[in-house]
Amino acid sequence: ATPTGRISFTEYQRYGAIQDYLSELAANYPDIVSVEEIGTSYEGRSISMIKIGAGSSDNPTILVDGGIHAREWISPAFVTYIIQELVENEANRNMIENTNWLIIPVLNPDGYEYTHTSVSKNYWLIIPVLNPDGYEYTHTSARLWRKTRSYGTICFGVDGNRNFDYHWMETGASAYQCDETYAGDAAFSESETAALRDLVLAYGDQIKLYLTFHQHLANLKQLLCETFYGNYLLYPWGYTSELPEDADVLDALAVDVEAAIASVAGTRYTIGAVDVEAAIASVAGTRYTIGSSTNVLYAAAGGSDDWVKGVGGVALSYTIELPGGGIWGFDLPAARILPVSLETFEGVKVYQSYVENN
Ligand code: ING
Ligand code: ZN
Repeated sequence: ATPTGRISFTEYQRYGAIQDYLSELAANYPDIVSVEEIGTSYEGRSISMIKIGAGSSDNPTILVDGGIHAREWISPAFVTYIIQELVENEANRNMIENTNWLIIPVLNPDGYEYTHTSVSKNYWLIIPVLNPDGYEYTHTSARLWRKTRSYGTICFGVDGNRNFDYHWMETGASAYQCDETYAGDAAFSESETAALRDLVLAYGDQIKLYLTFHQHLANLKQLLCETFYGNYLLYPWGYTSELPEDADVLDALAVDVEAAIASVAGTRYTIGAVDVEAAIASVAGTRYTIGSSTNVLYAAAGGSDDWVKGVGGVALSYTIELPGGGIWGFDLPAARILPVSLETFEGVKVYQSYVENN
Protein backbone atom coordinates (compact mmCIF):
# COMPACT_ATOMS: atom_id res chain seq x y z
CA ALA A 1 0.00 0.00 0.00
CA THR A 2 1.21 3.47 -0.77
CA PRO A 3 0.98 5.93 2.08
CA THR A 4 -1.24 8.87 1.30
CA GLY A 5 1.69 11.20 1.72
CA ARG A 6 0.35 14.22 3.55
CA ILE A 7 3.89 15.14 4.45
CA SER A 8 6.81 15.10 2.06
CA PHE A 9 9.98 13.12 2.57
CA THR A 10 11.81 14.74 -0.28
CA GLU A 11 12.67 17.75 1.89
CA TYR A 12 13.59 18.19 5.53
CA GLN A 13 10.56 19.66 7.28
CA ARG A 14 10.34 22.53 9.72
CA TYR A 15 9.00 21.79 13.20
CA GLY A 16 5.68 23.46 12.44
CA ALA A 17 5.07 21.19 9.47
CA ILE A 18 5.81 18.10 11.55
CA GLN A 19 3.42 19.30 14.25
CA ASP A 20 0.73 20.05 11.67
CA TYR A 21 1.12 16.53 10.34
CA LEU A 22 0.64 15.05 13.82
CA SER A 23 -2.50 17.15 14.31
CA GLU A 24 -3.86 16.04 10.97
CA LEU A 25 -3.30 12.41 11.85
CA ALA A 26 -5.09 12.91 15.17
CA ALA A 27 -8.04 14.45 13.33
CA ASN A 28 -8.13 11.82 10.59
CA TYR A 29 -7.48 8.73 12.70
CA PRO A 30 -9.08 9.52 16.08
CA ASP A 31 -9.52 5.82 16.92
CA ILE A 32 -5.83 5.01 16.77
CA VAL A 33 -4.00 8.32 17.18
CA SER A 34 -3.81 11.02 19.79
CA VAL A 35 -1.34 13.85 20.24
CA GLU A 36 -0.17 15.13 23.60
CA GLU A 37 2.16 17.84 24.78
CA ILE A 38 4.76 16.22 27.03
CA GLY A 39 6.49 19.46 27.89
CA THR A 40 7.52 22.90 26.73
CA SER A 41 10.91 23.80 25.32
CA TYR A 42 13.07 26.58 26.71
CA GLU A 43 11.83 28.97 24.02
CA GLY A 44 8.24 27.96 24.65
CA ARG A 45 7.57 25.46 21.90
CA SER A 46 5.24 22.59 22.59
CA ILE A 47 7.05 19.25 22.66
CA SER A 48 4.59 16.96 20.92
CA MET A 49 4.18 13.25 21.32
CA ILE A 50 1.97 11.08 19.16
CA LYS A 51 0.38 7.98 20.69
CA ILE A 52 -0.51 5.27 18.24
CA GLY A 53 -2.32 2.04 18.98
CA ALA A 54 -5.12 -0.03 17.47
CA GLY A 55 -5.28 -2.75 20.10
CA SER A 56 -5.50 -2.99 23.87
CA SER A 57 -4.24 -0.10 25.93
CA ASP A 58 -2.38 -2.78 27.91
CA ASN A 59 -0.28 -3.77 24.91
CA PRO A 60 3.49 -3.55 25.33
CA THR A 61 4.64 -0.07 24.43
CA ILE A 62 7.52 1.13 22.28
CA LEU A 63 8.96 4.58 22.98
CA VAL A 64 10.70 6.37 20.12
CA ASP A 65 12.31 9.78 20.00
CA GLY A 66 14.22 11.86 17.52
CA GLY A 67 15.87 15.22 17.37
CA ILE A 68 17.58 15.36 20.76
CA HIS A 69 20.44 16.79 18.73
CA ALA A 70 19.39 19.70 16.57
CA ARG A 71 21.60 19.26 13.52
CA GLU A 72 20.93 15.54 13.01
CA TRP A 73 18.13 16.20 10.57
CA ILE A 74 17.63 12.64 9.34
CA SER A 75 16.48 11.72 12.84
CA PRO A 76 13.21 13.74 12.93
CA ALA A 77 12.70 12.92 9.26
CA PHE A 78 12.94 9.17 9.82
CA VAL A 79 10.91 9.24 13.03
CA THR A 80 8.18 11.11 11.12
CA TYR A 81 8.41 8.40 8.47
CA ILE A 82 7.86 5.74 11.16
CA ILE A 83 4.71 7.62 12.20
CA GLN A 84 3.44 7.71 8.64
CA GLU A 85 4.08 4.01 8.11
CA LEU A 86 2.36 3.03 11.35
CA VAL A 87 -0.71 5.21 10.87
CA GLU A 88 -1.23 5.48 7.13
CA ASN A 89 0.11 2.24 5.71
CA GLU A 90 -2.48 -0.49 6.14
CA ALA A 91 0.19 -3.13 5.48
CA ASN A 92 1.69 -2.30 8.88
CA ARG A 93 -1.57 -2.66 10.78
CA ASN A 94 -0.26 -5.55 12.88
CA MET A 95 2.47 -3.26 14.21
CA ILE A 96 -0.12 -1.09 15.93
CA GLU A 97 -2.63 -3.78 16.85
CA ASN A 98 -0.18 -5.68 19.00
CA THR A 99 2.05 -2.92 20.32
CA ASN A 100 1.39 0.67 21.33
CA TRP A 101 3.71 3.49 20.35
CA LEU A 102 4.75 6.72 22.01
CA ILE A 103 6.68 8.79 19.51
CA ILE A 104 8.34 12.17 19.90
CA PRO A 105 9.73 13.21 16.51
CA VAL A 106 11.56 16.31 17.76
CA LEU A 107 12.58 16.36 21.41
CA ASN A 108 14.65 19.55 21.01
CA PRO A 109 12.49 21.77 18.78
CA ASP A 110 14.34 25.00 19.69
CA GLY A 111 17.64 23.62 18.50
CA TYR A 112 16.03 22.04 15.45
CA GLU A 113 14.45 25.32 14.36
CA TYR A 114 17.69 27.14 15.04
CA THR A 115 19.55 24.87 12.62
CA HIS A 116 17.08 25.92 9.93
CA THR A 117 17.93 29.60 10.30
CA SER A 118 21.51 29.60 9.05
CA VAL A 119 22.81 31.27 5.95
CA SER A 120 22.15 29.26 2.83
CA LYS A 121 24.38 26.34 2.03
CA ASN A 122 25.30 27.89 -1.30
CA TYR A 123 26.57 30.91 0.52
CA TRP A 124 28.69 28.67 2.73
CA LEU A 125 30.55 27.43 -0.29
CA ILE A 126 32.18 30.81 -0.83
CA ILE A 127 32.63 31.73 2.83
CA PRO A 128 35.62 29.45 3.45
CA VAL A 129 37.54 31.32 0.83
CA LEU A 130 36.40 34.85 1.53
CA ASN A 131 35.85 34.77 5.25
CA PRO A 132 37.29 31.88 7.24
CA ASP A 133 36.11 33.31 10.57
CA GLY A 134 32.56 33.68 9.33
CA TYR A 135 32.70 30.16 7.98
CA GLU A 136 33.64 28.80 11.39
CA TYR A 137 30.87 30.86 12.93
CA THR A 138 28.18 29.37 10.70
CA HIS A 139 29.42 25.96 11.64
CA THR A 140 29.14 26.54 15.35
CA SER A 141 26.12 28.79 15.44
CA ALA A 142 23.33 27.62 13.23
CA ARG A 143 23.18 24.65 10.83
CA LEU A 144 25.51 22.61 12.97
CA TRP A 145 23.96 23.46 16.31
CA ARG A 146 23.66 20.35 18.50
CA LYS A 147 22.43 21.44 21.92
CA THR A 148 19.26 22.92 23.38
CA ARG A 149 18.93 26.72 23.27
CA SER A 150 18.76 27.49 26.98
CA TYR A 151 20.95 30.40 27.97
CA GLY A 152 23.59 30.00 30.67
CA THR A 153 25.68 32.98 31.64
CA ILE A 154 28.07 33.16 28.71
CA CYS A 155 26.87 30.57 26.19
CA PHE A 156 23.74 28.89 24.93
CA GLY A 157 22.71 25.32 25.15
CA VAL A 158 23.08 22.02 26.94
CA ASP A 159 23.79 18.70 25.27
CA GLY A 160 20.54 16.83 25.85
CA ASN A 161 22.35 13.53 25.51
CA ARG A 162 24.62 14.37 28.47
CA ASN A 163 21.84 15.74 30.68
CA PHE A 164 20.17 12.54 31.92
CA ASP A 165 20.63 11.61 35.54
CA TYR A 166 22.48 8.34 35.45
CA HIS A 167 26.18 8.54 36.26
CA TRP A 168 25.76 12.14 35.12
CA MET A 169 29.03 13.96 34.30
CA GLU A 170 31.20 10.94 35.03
CA THR A 171 32.76 10.70 31.58
CA GLY A 172 32.65 12.13 28.08
CA ALA A 173 30.77 15.26 29.11
CA SER A 174 31.83 18.85 29.70
CA ALA A 175 31.17 21.14 32.66
CA TYR A 176 31.90 24.19 30.47
CA GLN A 177 28.75 25.73 29.08
CA CYS A 178 30.26 26.76 25.76
CA ASP A 179 31.21 23.18 24.87
CA GLU A 180 29.27 20.96 22.48
CA THR A 181 28.93 18.27 25.14
CA TYR A 182 28.05 20.55 28.07
CA ALA A 183 26.07 18.36 30.46
CA GLY A 184 24.20 21.23 32.13
CA ASP A 185 24.44 22.74 35.63
CA ALA A 186 22.55 19.75 36.92
CA ALA A 187 21.06 16.58 35.49
CA PHE A 188 17.66 17.26 33.93
CA SER A 189 18.30 21.00 33.93
CA GLU A 190 16.61 21.04 30.53
CA SER A 191 12.82 20.99 30.20
CA GLU A 192 13.24 18.82 27.09
CA THR A 193 15.07 15.98 28.87
CA ALA A 194 12.85 16.35 31.94
CA ALA A 195 9.84 15.86 29.65
CA LEU A 196 11.19 12.51 28.48
CA ARG A 197 12.02 11.52 32.07
CA ASP A 198 8.49 12.27 33.26
CA LEU A 199 7.00 10.35 30.37
CA VAL A 200 9.08 7.26 31.06
CA LEU A 201 8.29 7.39 34.78
CA ALA A 202 4.57 7.79 34.04
CA TYR A 203 4.39 4.72 31.80
CA GLY A 204 6.60 2.60 34.02
CA ASP A 205 7.15 -0.97 32.96
CA GLN A 206 4.59 -0.80 30.17
CA ILE A 207 7.46 0.49 28.01
CA LYS A 208 9.35 -2.52 26.68
CA LEU A 209 11.62 -0.90 24.12
CA TYR A 210 13.22 2.52 23.73
CA LEU A 211 14.71 3.73 20.46
CA THR A 212 16.42 7.10 20.20
CA PHE A 213 17.51 8.20 16.75
CA HIS A 214 20.67 10.18 16.15
CA GLN A 215 22.89 10.72 13.15
CA HIS A 216 26.57 10.04 13.00
CA LEU A 217 28.96 12.09 10.95
CA ALA A 218 29.85 10.49 7.67
CA ASN A 219 33.49 9.60 7.78
CA LEU A 220 35.78 9.93 4.83
CA LYS A 221 35.44 6.29 3.86
CA GLN A 222 31.68 6.61 3.85
CA LEU A 223 31.85 9.62 1.60
CA LEU A 224 34.08 7.83 -0.87
CA CYS A 225 32.43 4.44 -0.92
CA GLU A 226 29.12 3.31 0.43
CA THR A 227 30.48 -0.11 1.40
CA PHE A 228 32.39 1.47 4.28
CA TYR A 229 30.11 2.71 6.94
CA GLY A 230 29.81 4.72 10.12
CA ASN A 231 26.32 3.76 11.18
CA TYR A 232 25.78 2.35 14.65
CA LEU A 233 23.26 0.31 16.59
CA LEU A 234 24.28 1.17 20.15
CA TYR A 235 23.11 -0.16 23.47
CA PRO A 236 24.16 0.82 27.02
CA TRP A 237 26.35 1.60 28.68
CA GLY A 238 27.75 4.92 27.64
CA TYR A 239 29.13 5.62 31.12
CA THR A 240 31.30 2.52 31.43
CA SER A 241 32.96 -0.10 29.28
CA GLU A 242 31.30 -2.76 31.43
CA LEU A 243 28.42 -4.43 29.66
CA PRO A 244 24.90 -4.68 31.08
CA GLU A 245 23.93 -8.11 32.39
CA ASP A 246 21.60 -8.70 29.47
CA ALA A 247 24.05 -7.50 26.81
CA ASP A 248 23.69 -10.80 24.96
CA VAL A 249 19.96 -10.14 24.52
CA LEU A 250 20.56 -6.56 23.40
CA ASP A 251 23.26 -7.67 21.00
CA ALA A 252 21.30 -10.58 19.49
CA LEU A 253 18.30 -8.37 18.77
CA ALA A 254 20.55 -5.73 17.22
CA VAL A 255 22.10 -8.39 14.98
CA ASP A 256 18.64 -9.29 13.66
CA VAL A 257 17.76 -5.64 13.17
CA GLU A 258 21.02 -5.01 11.34
CA ALA A 259 20.46 -7.94 9.03
CA ALA A 260 17.01 -6.65 8.11
CA ILE A 261 18.36 -3.22 7.29
CA ALA A 262 21.30 -4.60 5.35
CA SER A 263 19.03 -6.89 3.37
CA VAL A 264 17.52 -3.89 1.64
CA ALA A 265 19.69 -3.80 -1.42
CA GLY A 266 20.84 -0.93 -3.41
CA THR A 267 21.51 2.51 -2.08
CA ARG A 268 20.35 4.76 -4.87
CA TYR A 269 21.87 8.07 -5.76
CA THR A 270 20.35 10.82 -7.84
CA ILE A 271 23.45 11.85 -9.69
CA GLY A 272 24.32 12.21 -13.31
CA ALA A 273 27.02 9.57 -13.41
CA VAL A 274 24.89 6.59 -14.32
CA ASP A 275 27.66 4.00 -14.26
CA VAL A 276 28.85 5.03 -10.84
CA GLU A 277 25.31 5.04 -9.53
CA ALA A 278 24.61 1.55 -10.83
CA ALA A 279 27.77 0.22 -9.25
CA ILE A 280 26.89 1.66 -5.85
CA ALA A 281 23.29 0.48 -6.07
CA SER A 282 24.40 -3.08 -6.84
CA VAL A 283 26.15 -3.31 -3.48
CA ALA A 284 23.61 -4.75 -1.12
CA GLY A 285 22.85 -3.21 2.15
CA THR A 286 23.65 -0.38 4.49
CA ARG A 287 25.67 -1.90 7.30
CA TYR A 288 25.67 -0.94 10.98
CA THR A 289 28.27 -1.50 13.65
CA ILE A 290 26.72 -3.09 16.75
CA GLY A 291 27.88 -2.75 20.34
CA SER A 292 27.77 -0.78 23.56
CA SER A 293 28.31 2.96 23.09
CA THR A 294 31.51 2.99 25.10
CA ASN A 295 33.00 0.00 23.37
CA VAL A 296 32.27 0.78 19.73
CA LEU A 297 31.99 4.60 19.71
CA TYR A 298 33.12 6.49 22.80
CA ALA A 299 32.39 6.79 26.50
CA ALA A 300 29.77 9.40 27.37
CA ALA A 301 27.62 9.52 30.49
CA GLY A 302 24.21 11.19 30.74
CA GLY A 303 22.79 9.74 27.54
CA SER A 304 19.07 9.05 27.28
CA ASP A 305 19.51 5.35 26.55
CA ASP A 306 21.58 4.80 29.72
CA TRP A 307 18.99 6.56 31.89
CA VAL A 308 15.99 4.83 30.28
CA LYS A 309 17.60 1.46 30.99
CA GLY A 310 19.43 2.19 34.24
CA VAL A 311 16.73 4.21 36.00
CA GLY A 312 13.64 3.90 33.82
CA GLY A 313 13.93 0.12 33.91
CA VAL A 314 13.42 -0.42 30.18
CA ALA A 315 15.69 -3.36 29.43
CA LEU A 316 15.79 -2.84 25.67
CA SER A 317 17.27 0.58 25.06
CA TYR A 318 19.08 1.61 21.89
CA THR A 319 20.69 4.64 20.31
CA ILE A 320 20.57 4.32 16.55
CA GLU A 321 23.09 6.39 14.62
CA LEU A 322 21.60 6.90 11.18
CA PRO A 323 23.85 7.64 8.21
CA GLY A 324 25.54 10.97 7.78
CA GLY A 325 26.43 12.39 4.42
CA GLY A 326 27.56 15.25 2.33
CA ILE A 327 30.65 17.34 2.69
CA TRP A 328 29.38 18.86 5.95
CA GLY A 329 28.88 15.46 7.56
CA PHE A 330 25.32 16.05 8.71
CA ASP A 331 23.92 17.21 5.39
CA LEU A 332 22.55 13.95 4.16
CA PRO A 333 20.98 15.02 0.86
CA ALA A 334 17.21 15.27 1.09
CA ALA A 335 17.01 12.77 -1.77
CA ARG A 336 18.42 10.22 0.71
CA ILE A 337 15.63 10.62 3.28
CA LEU A 338 13.39 8.05 1.63
CA PRO A 339 16.03 5.38 0.84
CA VAL A 340 17.38 5.60 4.40
CA SER A 341 13.84 5.52 5.78
CA LEU A 342 12.79 2.54 3.68
CA GLU A 343 15.76 0.44 4.74
CA THR A 344 15.75 1.50 8.39
CA PHE A 345 12.04 0.81 8.73
CA GLU A 346 12.82 -2.85 8.03
CA GLY A 347 14.84 -2.76 11.24
CA VAL A 348 11.96 -1.15 13.14
CA LYS A 349 9.75 -4.05 12.01
CA VAL A 350 12.20 -6.50 13.60
CA TYR A 351 12.18 -4.52 16.84
CA GLN A 352 8.38 -4.44 16.88
CA SER A 353 8.09 -8.14 16.20
CA TYR A 354 10.47 -8.92 19.05
CA VAL A 355 8.44 -6.84 21.50
CA GLU A 356 5.22 -8.44 20.29
CA ASN A 357 6.54 -11.96 20.74
CA ASN A 358 8.60 -11.72 23.91
N1 ING B 1 26.12 10.37 19.15
C1 ING B 1 25.86 10.07 20.53
C2 ING B 1 26.28 11.24 21.41
O1 ING B 1 25.44 11.71 22.15
C3 ING B 1 26.11 8.34 22.28
C4 ING B 1 26.57 8.83 20.96
C5 ING B 1 25.07 7.47 22.38
C6 ING B 1 26.71 8.78 23.44
C7 ING B 1 24.63 7.03 23.61
C8 ING B 1 26.26 8.35 24.67
C9 ING B 1 25.23 7.48 24.76
O2 ING B 1 27.41 11.67 21.37
C10 ING B 1 25.64 11.42 18.46
N2 ING B 1 25.76 11.41 17.12
O3 ING B 1 25.09 12.33 19.01
ZN1 ZN C 1 23.21 12.89 18.32
